[in-house]
Amino acid sequence: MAHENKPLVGVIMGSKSDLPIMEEALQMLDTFEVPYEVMIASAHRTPEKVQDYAETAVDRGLLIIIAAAGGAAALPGVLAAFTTLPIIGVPIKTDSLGGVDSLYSMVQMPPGIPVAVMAINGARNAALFAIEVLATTNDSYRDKLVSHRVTLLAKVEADNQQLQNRRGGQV
Ligand code: RP5
Repeated sequence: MAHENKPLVGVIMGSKSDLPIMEEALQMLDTFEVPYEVMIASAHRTPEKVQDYAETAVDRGLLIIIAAAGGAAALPGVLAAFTTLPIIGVPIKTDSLGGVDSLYSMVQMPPGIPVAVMAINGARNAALFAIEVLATTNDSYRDKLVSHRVTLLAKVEADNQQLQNRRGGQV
């Protein structure tokens, strides 16, 4: 659910088929109560739409953009060509090449036009990375990130305790 406040994060994906993966990013942004906008647009099928999206992003108040695509995944790089906002790329796993095609398409940007690329299907980390960028100037997001890490730590400790209990305390 996108928030009513002015969006700070743009989430864009090349196809509706990317949405099941990108839902993880949207859920994470919702959890942190980060206002975002979300759109489907393709660097190859709707190039003018992508250009317009990138060129108007600063005026719309966006601070960072998450871009997901699969295959010949030009979307993050094309966005980066048309805006100086930081772009986070999410390479989507593909049936043909397992997402390595998407990863390589995003990660080998020419010097001067960077894209911060996550793992294949790394939608959750893309959202967290975006929130970390926002947290450099927002104490509320920083506090929430610290709480999130405490939760992660507690889960590892609980899982470990459960394992130890099952093994009768043997290491
Ligand atoms: C890319 O092509 C999309 O990002 C998607 O991952 C891939 C396949 O798109 P569909 O054929 O499923 O629409 O542009």
